[in-house]
Amino acid sequence: MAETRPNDLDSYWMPFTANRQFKAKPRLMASAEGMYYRSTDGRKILDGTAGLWCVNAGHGRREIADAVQRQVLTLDYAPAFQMGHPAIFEAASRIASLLPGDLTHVFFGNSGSEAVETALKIALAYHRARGDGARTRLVGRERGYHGVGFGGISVGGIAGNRKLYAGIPGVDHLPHTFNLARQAFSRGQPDWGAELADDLERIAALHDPSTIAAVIVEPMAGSTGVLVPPKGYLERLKAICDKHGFLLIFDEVITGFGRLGASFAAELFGIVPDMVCFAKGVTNGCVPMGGVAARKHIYDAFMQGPESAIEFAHGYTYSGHPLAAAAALATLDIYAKEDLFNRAKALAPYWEDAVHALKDLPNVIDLRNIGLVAGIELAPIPGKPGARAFDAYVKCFERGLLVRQTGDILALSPPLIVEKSQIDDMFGLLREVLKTC
Ligand code: PXG
Repeated sequence: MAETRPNDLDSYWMPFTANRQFKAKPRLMASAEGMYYRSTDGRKILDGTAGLWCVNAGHGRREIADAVQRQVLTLDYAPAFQMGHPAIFEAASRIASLLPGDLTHVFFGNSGSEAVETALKIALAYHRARGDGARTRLVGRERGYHGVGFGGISVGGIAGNRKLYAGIPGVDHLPHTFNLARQAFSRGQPDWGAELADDLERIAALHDPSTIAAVIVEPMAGSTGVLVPPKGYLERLKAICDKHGFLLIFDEVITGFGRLGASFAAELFGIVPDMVCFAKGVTNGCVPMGGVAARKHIYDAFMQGPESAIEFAHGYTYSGHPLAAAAALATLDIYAKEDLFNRAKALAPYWEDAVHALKDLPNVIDLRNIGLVAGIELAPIPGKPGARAFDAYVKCFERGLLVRQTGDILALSPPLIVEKSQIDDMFGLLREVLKTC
């Protein structure tokens, strides 16, 4: 028999975490309700990040818990292949109804990473199904985050996530859209930068447009530290894609479900991409779920050949899991009943003012915002990149505020139920902390 191991912090190899640093000084959450976490040492912590951009309706929602509990006792699991259960069909059509245009067909996985792998595979298979199989190249963007699968890191543009792995061949990257000199302290979408989309024409000319299958971008780049799309940029990207027959994929894992003050960024910007990846907020973060919504013509392209043949050889044991379906339906009910996407939209100007009020602080070199998202960029300490923001992150946590830190950027994205007084609390505390960083 294996030796009994003590219940210490050692066995759990933590994701995207400085394991040794964490285990020397752990931050453990014990419970959560509404806008607040409670840590195991009994402190109340204001959730400035909706968990990891996912708990859009706030924590501990009874309606979701009840729906999931009922589901597990009614139908805990149904085989995902060649079989179904009613709730997931309803979830698919409810999600489609939140999307603009004919984004009417929804394929499910369990995470944003799986959503991205799925979308990239659909893109390649779609062109092949139409007899256009020379379109094999994919275009991502510098600083993009599309999860951690091999497809996602290949089209993604965060060096630390990519450098150890060769990735998939045939990928190019658009330039990222951030320019401190031209955009610093923009309120909402920066005025400068639409022309950066034209780099897609360069990539198209380099390889010949007939070789490019799809372009994937986050409408607002989240993980890299909140890069808001310049005015007109996404529209230009869409026009170039249409001109050359490239599929445009919006990775809305963060921007979906109200984060920007609309159901999806596609809705907000009035752009119907060919596919939309979603995850996170679809279940309010409480049961893993992700997926891809595809336009009708994409689905239709697959629906050919013998009727008994599987049209798309892809899927997961837990695609459309009953518990995720139940959680999604209950979550979507809350979003509708509490009109949370419009609530976010109504709060956005107040949020914007609160963010930009930090402008006078000494080491703040940029403030960015859109919807209920903020990015605070700090001047790096010479020779110690990331240290200033990490210091701020730890101090915020110790004083009762959860923010996200990446490099020298802090990101905030509270649950959409946030009250104005809590926005005041967040930025009041941040002001105090940033004075010391
Ligand atoms: N696409 C986008 C745009 C994301 O933001 C993923 C895909 C991958 O999702 P999964 O469910 O596989 O993790 C994400 C995830 C952060 C942070 O701190 C962001 C994410 C995940 C964890 C932390 O900004 N985004």
